[in-house]
Amino acid sequence: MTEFFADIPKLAYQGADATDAFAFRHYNPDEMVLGRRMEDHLRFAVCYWHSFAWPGGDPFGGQTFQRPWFGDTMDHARLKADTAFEMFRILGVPFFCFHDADVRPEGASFAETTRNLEEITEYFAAKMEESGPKLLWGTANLFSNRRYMAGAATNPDPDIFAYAAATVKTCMDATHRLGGANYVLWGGREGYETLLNTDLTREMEQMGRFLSMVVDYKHKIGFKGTILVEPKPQEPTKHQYDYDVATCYGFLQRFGLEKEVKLNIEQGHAILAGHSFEHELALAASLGVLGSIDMNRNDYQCGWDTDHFPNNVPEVALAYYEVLRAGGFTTGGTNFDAKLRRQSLDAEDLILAHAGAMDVCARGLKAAAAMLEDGKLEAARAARYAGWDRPEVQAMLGSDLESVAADVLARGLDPQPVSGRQERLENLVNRFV
Ligand code: XUL
Ligand code: CO
Repeated sequence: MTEFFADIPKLAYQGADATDAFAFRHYNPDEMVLGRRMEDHLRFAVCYWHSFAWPGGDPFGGQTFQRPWFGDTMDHARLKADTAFEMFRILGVPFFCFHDADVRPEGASFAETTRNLEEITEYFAAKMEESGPKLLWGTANLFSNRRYMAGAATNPDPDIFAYAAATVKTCMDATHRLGGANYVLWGGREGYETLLNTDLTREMEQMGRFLSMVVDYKHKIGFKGTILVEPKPQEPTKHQYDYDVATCYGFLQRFGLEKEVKLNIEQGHAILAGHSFEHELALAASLGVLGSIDMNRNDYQCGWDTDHFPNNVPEVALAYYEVLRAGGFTTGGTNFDAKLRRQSLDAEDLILAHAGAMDVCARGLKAAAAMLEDGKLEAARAARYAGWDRPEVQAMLGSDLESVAADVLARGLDPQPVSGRQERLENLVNRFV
C-alpha cells in the first residue's frame, strides 16, 4: 500500500442512483451487453504518461503537480510503479499502457537506459502476476528528448534513425515480455516544420522502412499482439505524415503493410484533423484497420490537443456504435489518453477523473448496444441503399460508360431525389443517448 491513495477505497458498481462520489454508476464489469461482459467490451486501460509522468505544465507555466515519485532515479521509478498499480487496483481496470520514458529514468548511455527499462519491466512483471492488470500496449517515446527534434524515423541524421530503431526494439522486447496485446507507434515528430530544409520523399521512405523493420521484428520474436499506428495531424510538427486514418492507410498500402498494421484512433486527434471520432472509426473499420482507441475529449475552442477526460455521452455513444458495428475490439481496447486539468492537484482527482470517464464510456456503450439491438438505424441505412441490391444494378457496375448511357436512353431515365431523413435519424439516436 502506498501513501498516495491511502484514504481512497476500491471503487465498485453501486447503480445509477448512487450518491457516493467513489462509486461506478454505469460501469458494471459483469453486466452482459450484446452477449459479452461489459469489461470485455470496453477493455479499459490507464495510461502512465498523463497520470503519473505529466507535471501539469502549459505554455505559460511549468509543474503544478507535486508527486513523491517525480525524480530521475530507479527508486522514483519503483515508487511510481507502486502507486500506479495501486490506482489500477482501486479502479479495477484490466489494462494499462506506457512509453519507455514514462517508466524508467534515462541513463547516461543507451546501454544504461536499456538496463533501466529491463529492470522496471521485471518489476512490472512481478506486480502484474500479483494484482492482475495486463498490458494493452507499450510504446517508445521518440519525441520528448531533444535528439528527436527533427523526427525519429524521418530524421535527416541516420544515427538518429538508428537510435530510434534500437529504442523501439527495446520497447518491443519489454512489451513482448509483459504479454502486451498491442504495440503502438505514434509519429511524435514524423513530419516537418518547413519545406525549405525538408526532403519529404526521403523522409517518407525512411518512415516506411522503419515500420517494415518493426513488423519484421514482431514476427522474428513471435510477438502475437497487433502493431498499431496512431494518426494525429499538425502537432507537434506542423505537417505530420500520419495525419488521419485516410493518410495512414495510404501510407500503409504504399509500403505493403495494410494487412500487418492497424490503427490506434484518438478522439482528440480526430477533432484536430477536422473529423469526428466516429468518422475516423467508421473509415478505419471499413478499411479493415480499426485496432484500438485512445479515448479522451478535445476542447472544441482550443486548436491543440487538450486530452480532457471524456464526458460527452452522445459523442461516446456514436464512437462505440462504430466499434460495435465493426464487431467490437479484438486485441484493442479503450485507453484513457487523458489528463487532469492542471489545477486538479489531489490524489482523488486522478481517481474520480477515471471513474467518471469509465461511467461515460459505459453509458455510451450501453446506448450504442441498444441502438444496434433496436435495429432501426441499420434498417434505414439498408433501405437507403436497397436499389443497389438488384441484379441488373450489379451488372451495371461490371459494364462500361457507353452501355450505361445507352441504358439511360432506352429507359428514358429521369431519377428523382429522395430524402436523406437526417433529422428523423438524429431524433432516433436521441432516444438512446
Ligand atoms: C500524443 C498521443 C500519445 C500517443 C502515444 O498526442 O496521443 O500519447 O498516444 O505515444
Ligand atoms: Co494517444
